[in-house]
Amino acid sequence: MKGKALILVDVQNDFCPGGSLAVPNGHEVVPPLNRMIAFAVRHRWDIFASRDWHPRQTKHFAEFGGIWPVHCVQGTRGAEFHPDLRLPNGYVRFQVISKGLGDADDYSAFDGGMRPEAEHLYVGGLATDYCVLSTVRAAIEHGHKVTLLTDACRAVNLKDGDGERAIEEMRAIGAMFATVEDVLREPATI
Ligand code: VGL
Ligand code: ZN
Repeated sequence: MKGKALILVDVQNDFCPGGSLAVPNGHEVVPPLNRMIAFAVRHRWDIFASRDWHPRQTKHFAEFGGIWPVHCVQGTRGAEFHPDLRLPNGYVRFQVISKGLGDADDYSAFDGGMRPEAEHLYVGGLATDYCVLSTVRAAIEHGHKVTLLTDACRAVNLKDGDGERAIEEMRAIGAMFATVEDVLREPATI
């Protein structure tokens, strides 16, 4: 494997303030991710944007036995990407990955069928302690190098400290950490 790819995890209205499963300050990931998207397009990286894309009835939701309030129901405004996220629509190396289509929780973008060819994945989005963590875990299991974009993710923190523990787990399994500014200053590679 060689090359780099950008993975944008679930930057959707329902995970941002005002949404039904709002991540505190979730919208703050948008400006750094927009800078990363522009950089990734310039360097011809593959770019994946995952989205939680649930049916109205799924065991993922509390009313059907899961733990979550209703969120990211297919076709609703809550399931749309944040309106300020500048997705590179029309860029040939850009792909949207939908996940959570059935009763499984599908936290990882790999659960939605994402199979990046690039060796090194740069990951940001929502939420650090669920879908970002699961995506990083799966990426490492699939043999990728992973850098978490620390200023471009936010945690739900259902339990106090979940975000911190997620970061610790990612460190323990070999993830690297960088801010978007760090990456933008790295020597350019494909
Ligand atoms: C997520 C909770 C439920 C996430 C998705 O995107 O992190 N969290 N479904
Ligand atoms: Zn979900």
